Amino acid sequence: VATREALQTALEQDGLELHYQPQVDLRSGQVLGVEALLRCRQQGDELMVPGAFIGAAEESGLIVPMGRWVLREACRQTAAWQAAGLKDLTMAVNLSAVQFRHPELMTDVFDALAGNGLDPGCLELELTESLLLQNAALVQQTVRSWKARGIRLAIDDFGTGYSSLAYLKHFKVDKLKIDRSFIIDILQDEQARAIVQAMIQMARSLDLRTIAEGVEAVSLAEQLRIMGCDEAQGFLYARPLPAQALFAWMQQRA
Ligand code: G
Ligand code: G
Ligand code: MN
Ligand code: NA
Repeated sequence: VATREALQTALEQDGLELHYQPQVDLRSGQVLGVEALLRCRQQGDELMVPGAFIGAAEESGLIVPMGRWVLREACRQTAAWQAAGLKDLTMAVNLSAVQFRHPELMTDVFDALAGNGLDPGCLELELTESLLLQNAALVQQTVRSWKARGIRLAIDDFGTGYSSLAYLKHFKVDKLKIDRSFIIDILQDEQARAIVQAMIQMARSLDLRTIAEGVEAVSLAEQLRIMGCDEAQGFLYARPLPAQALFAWMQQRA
């Protein structure tokens, strides 16, 4: 697990990296977007995944400057891909609850977009249910102003937080990301399938898109498509990839 010093060093010395995982339309097979997933390079060149450093980043407050870097880098990459011919690719960025307690978050988001000449509709922010239930007033105000400017919102790990759906009444989210733990056994388990079907039906009646996380098999993708799920993300399509590898993957697929 990373120390505060290691994270500080990574932040100051070019040690942060984004990998990108595609999000695929289950009906057309088209790639609609990518999720940016943060990696942190340590001495010895070892690449850490978020499980090893997000906790320490949140406790130390370093998640704020790291999150600012993520927003800028994700927007810079989106603009670069647009210039290279990848139009209409949505960039999804994860936000931590700790970032929300910082008054600059709203500015950071708008600056990252404007600084790269991006339409706000290119950016999708992933929030967790628990984040939306904490600080309800502050979060609602922030989220409403993002929505007003055209930024999209997705609920990450949907179904695993406190089981309150109240936030769905207070502002319009665009997408529910159904957590892998629900998806993983829908082929074998009728109960799991019923839960996912209910999530998809609720989302449809609220005019929200659904994306299944952690899809590893064609048979699973096919079942999800039949159930009316809109999109999927998972190792079936690609692991989270460095920018160049993601671009190559896109070219090969086209
Ligand atoms: O990268 P991995 O594939 O291991 O992602 C694990 C989790 O880490 C993700 O589900 C996400 O919640 C979190 N995560 C990844 N990148 C970021 C980031 O840039 N900021 C925050 N706050 N969390 C992230
Ligand atoms: O933000 P979020 O928790 O949704 O981040 C996605 C996480 O899920 C990352 O850690 C990513 O590496 C992981 N992941 C993505 N696709 C798959 C998959 O098909 N199988 C498994 N086991 N994990 C996946
Ligand atoms: Mn996510
Ligand atoms: Na998730």
